[in-house]
Amino acid sequence: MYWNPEAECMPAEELKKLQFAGIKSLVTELYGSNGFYRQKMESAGVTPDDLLSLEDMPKLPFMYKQEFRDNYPTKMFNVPHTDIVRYHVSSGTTGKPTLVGYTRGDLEYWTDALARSLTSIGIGENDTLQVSYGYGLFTGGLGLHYGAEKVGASVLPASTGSTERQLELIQDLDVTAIACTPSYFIHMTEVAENLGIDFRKDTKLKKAVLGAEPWTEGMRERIEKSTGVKAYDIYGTSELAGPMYTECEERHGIHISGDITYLEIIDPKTGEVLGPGEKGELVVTMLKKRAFPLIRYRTSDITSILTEPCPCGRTSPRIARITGRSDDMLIIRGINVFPSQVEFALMRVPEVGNQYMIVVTREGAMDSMTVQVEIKPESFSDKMEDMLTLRKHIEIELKKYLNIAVRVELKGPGELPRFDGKASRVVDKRSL
Ligand code: DLL
Repeated sequence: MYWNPEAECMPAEELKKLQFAGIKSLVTELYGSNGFYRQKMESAGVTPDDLLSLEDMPKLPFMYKQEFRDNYPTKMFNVPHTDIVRYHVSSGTTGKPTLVGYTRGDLEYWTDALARSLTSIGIGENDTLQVSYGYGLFTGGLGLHYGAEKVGASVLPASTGSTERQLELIQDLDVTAIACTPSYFIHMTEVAENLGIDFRKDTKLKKAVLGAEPWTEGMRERIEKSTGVKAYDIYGTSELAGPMYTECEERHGIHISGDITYLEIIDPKTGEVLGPGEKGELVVTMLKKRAFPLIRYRTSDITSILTEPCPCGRTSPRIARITGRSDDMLIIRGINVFPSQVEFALMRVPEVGNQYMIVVTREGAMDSMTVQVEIKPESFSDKMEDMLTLRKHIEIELKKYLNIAVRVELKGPGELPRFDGKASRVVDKRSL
């Protein structure tokens, strides 16, 4: 077991001191030696001497993903090329890809953070973990791989695709845990069902570490009910390192190791720092990152910092499930809609399957949103009237949570696209 109670259960005041000392020394170093960061601080009219406590963090300028693109490939790096031991390239949830580099130390703290996270969900040397995130330029595969090796799990680097083969391996090697995107796990469960594989009876799979894209509690309940596998949320971005932080066994918020990360939640419009429990954009400062340091990096991810202590005993801050990215938000006839709200509403309708797509069009001056949903085979009826009633019912449920009228199209099983990596469920034809 890989568990660091000294760091993970540190009293709040002590943690704040450690964070402030780390940030102050990082900022001082960068101001002295790095043109990029110095220029940013000068433009914001701030010097390291202005930092007297964590309360002064808002004086520091934000960092944006666009800066990675503008400084592509390595202009923002803070170490010589000889110190870089690995690169990853972000697929880019939106926009162009970005390059990230790692020193040996960066890989160590990343692996360490993941090892702690896996330990917190009880994955260790008794487990066989199938890593079904993409290996290669994406951080998911290799990130989970080294974290899992560190806790002594037997790692199966399956990567994505060849779903039938993946299911065979799960059975043949008595795989106990899997890591992949929630959409890929759902796809796997469908293929398993078609092949007559029952996760409960025919496999030893107990845990799934799912993330890299938004998913809802409703989806978690469905996954668990249909497979008996316990699903845990994992979060990270390639700019931070990759996948890093998970829920613990309590599954109430994602623990963010405070000794390597400082969190703020801001109002995405004004940049103002919000209080504990308030929902806004996650801003991250990494305390140990060397290849290219992150100070007040705007992730675009929407969440809040949870305030109540976690029964697991870890004092590290926790964030609520990410509901989406500020740049994923759709504005439909002036109303803000996150794709995760659509999933939330759909999962409440028992007749609806697990696959859906959102299509946005503009007809004349009017935005129009159509939600295509696959219906469970047992919920199909030959009677037109039943199907119209079901469609109406789904439209009413969506309207209830989205506050806008949405058109629903019912689809048969297998009609909508499946994904083996991050799902792409929104087609916004207004921008085509
Ligand atoms: O997706 C790293 C990762 C790999 C995380 C495997 C978890 C598991 P990027 O490709 O840079 O890195 O994409 C990062 O994905 O800013 C979020 O918008 C989204 N995201 C990641 N995890 C979650 C999650 C990896 N658990 C972007 N819930 C982030 C919601 C997530 N969104």
